[in-house]
This record gives sequence, structure tokens and C-alpha cells, in this order.
Amino acid sequence: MAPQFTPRVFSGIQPSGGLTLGNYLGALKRFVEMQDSGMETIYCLVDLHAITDKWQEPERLRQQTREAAAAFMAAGIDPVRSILFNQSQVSAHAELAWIFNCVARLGWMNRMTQFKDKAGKNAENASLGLYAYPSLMAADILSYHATHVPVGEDQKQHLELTRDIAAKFNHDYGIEFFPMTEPVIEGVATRVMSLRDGTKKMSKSDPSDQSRINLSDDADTIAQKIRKARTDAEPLPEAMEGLKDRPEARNLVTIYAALAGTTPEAVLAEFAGQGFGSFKPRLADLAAATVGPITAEMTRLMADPAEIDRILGRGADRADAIARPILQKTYDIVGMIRSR
Ligand code: AQP
Repeated sequence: MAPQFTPRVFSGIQPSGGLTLGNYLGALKRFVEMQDSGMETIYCLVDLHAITDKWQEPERLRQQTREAAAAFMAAGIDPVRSILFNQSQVSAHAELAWIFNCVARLGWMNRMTQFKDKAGKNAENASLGLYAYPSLMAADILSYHATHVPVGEDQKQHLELTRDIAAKFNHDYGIEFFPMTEPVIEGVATRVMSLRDGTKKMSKSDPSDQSRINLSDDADTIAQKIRKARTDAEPLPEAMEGLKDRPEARNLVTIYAALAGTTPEAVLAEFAGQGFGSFKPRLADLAAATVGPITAEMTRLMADPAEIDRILGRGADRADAIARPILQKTYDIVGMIRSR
């Protein structure tokens, strides 16, 4: 009989820059909801992933990791009810990733669209770490036998690969050891787009700061970015069908709906026939009302970086206590001698 896995939530965010409204609406908001629903939740600042794409200035990486931890807590993650830590403090992630590098097939990795997007035309110059990123992500999740992973739409393919790795491992060794993790891709804004180009994802590493709303932006900056956001000259339509070929307009309506806790259809019912001159200031107010309290709390938490480090250390101890036995058992299944 297949084993029953206890419901357990795991997810992470790269501290490769300040967190964006996309990270918040697509991931962090859901992290908080899952924690508040009473599930066992483990959240990670994936600093090993953060060095796969670009070289990170060491002091800046430390700062970004603390800032991301502060953003998690300011958004509602309670480091007592959830486990909150940075990935590199729990070595099981990197160790299990090696085993998974030997399970995953090159053909699977070659299909990963995020690698193609991030490596761009110069794939020969991309790091091996960027290529192996999805294998490390599978290790992040399966180190905890996590059953549910809340993510934005862009991570769907990586979650499918995680299931493929788990299934092949289980099949190769003839044991139902790793669970088939379920992606949780829910909410109105699972893919928030850039403010400068409605066909590109809002991303913390986009070279243009104008393309995103950062969780550290103040109300004036948010208003200015939304005022300058690319749109078109048409008024808002009555139904979503009318936004089919208007990616920038659709994006702003979706962001509004997610922030207001409603649907894009309800937003259009309110604003149909109006131009962006009246819509944008209302969106800016809504965004500032969500981001403002988070920014204020982040600033308060960042005043004591040593306390953030202590919280991450305690989280890492708790995470290690779950991951270490799973890793030991994995080594045992694979046939590695464990004699000390
Ligand atoms: N624009 C987005 N809309 C919805 N969800 C998003 N996420 C990221 N961008 C959006 C979700 O946030 C979580 C953490 O993502 P990540 O930091 O691990 O990596 P990413 O997906 O590559 O996000 P970024 O911001 O684009 O990072 P960089 O620029 O460093 O690569 C994930 O659940 C993701 O889906």
C-alpha cells in the first residue's frame, strides 16, 4: 500500500533582489494564508538559488536575504507557527540535489523554459548551477516530503519536474519514498506582468526598476510607477474578452482585482468606459494601502539585523531536524554506507 504523507507545505523565494508585488500576490500572500489555515508550513529564502543567475556581491546578498526575511514576516509569516530560514544553513538541500542530479535526465532539463529565458542567447556562458536549478528546487521540496507547494504560474514546469524526479527515484529503488507534491497555483494574480511590457513577467531582477513595484517602495514611488505604466488609449471594456489583445491593460486590471480581493470581471463592471486617467490613481491608492504597512514593518524589523539572523538560525535548526532523517534514509536507500 502506498504510504500516506502528512500534509506539509514548503515554498521559497530567491533573495536575488528586493521582493516585488508579483512575488507578494503570486506567492507570499498564499504562504500566509496556508500558515493561517493551520497547515505545517516551511518557508525558505533560497540563497543557493540566488547565485545561479548572476554574481551577487556578498554583503548585498546578506542584506537581501535579511530584507526578504523581513518582508516575509511583515507580510504575516510568523516564525513560530512557520519555519522560516535561509537555504544554505540546511545542507540537506545541496546534498539531496546531488542525488537528484543523478536521477534527472538531460532531456528533462533541456525542456526547462526558465533556463532558456534566463540564459538567453548566451547559454554557453550560463552557470551549471542555473541549468541544475530545478534539481535543487526538487531537493528543497522533497527534503521535507512536502505535499503542497504554493507558487506562481511560472514555477509550474519546475513542480512537474519535481514530480518526475520523485517518481523516477521511487521507481528505480522500488520504494514509495518521496511524495507526489501538488503545486498550489491559486488566486487572481498568479502571473503579474511587468509595468513596462505586458508580455513579460514582473521580476525582481529586471534591469528597469520602473517595471516593478517593490515591497520597499513608498506611496509616491508606487503612484509614479503606476502613472508611467505602459497602457493604451482605449477606455476599459465591459468584459475580459475586450482585454484579450491588451496585455498591459489586462495586467493592471488583474493587479487591481488581486489587491481589492475581487475578480477582474467585478473591476471591469466598476470601471467600464473609463480611461486610465481615472483608473490608475485608484490602483495606486490600493497598491500603496497594501504595500505601505508591509514596508513600515520591514523597516522596523531591519533595524535589528542580528535578531533576523537569530530567527533564521532557529528556523534552520527546526528545518534540519526534519530534513536530516529524510536525507539519511535517502542515502541508505541509494546504498551509501552510513557508519558514523
Ligand atoms: N510576476 C510574478 N507573478 C506571480 N508570481 C510570481 N513569482 C515571481 N514573480 C511572479 C513567484 O514568486 C515566487 C518566488 O520566485 P523566485 O524569487 O524564486 O523566482 P522567480 O520566479 O524567478 O521570481 P523573480 O522575481 O522573477 O526572480 P528573479 O528575477 O530573481 O528571477 C515563485 O513562487 C514565483 O512563481
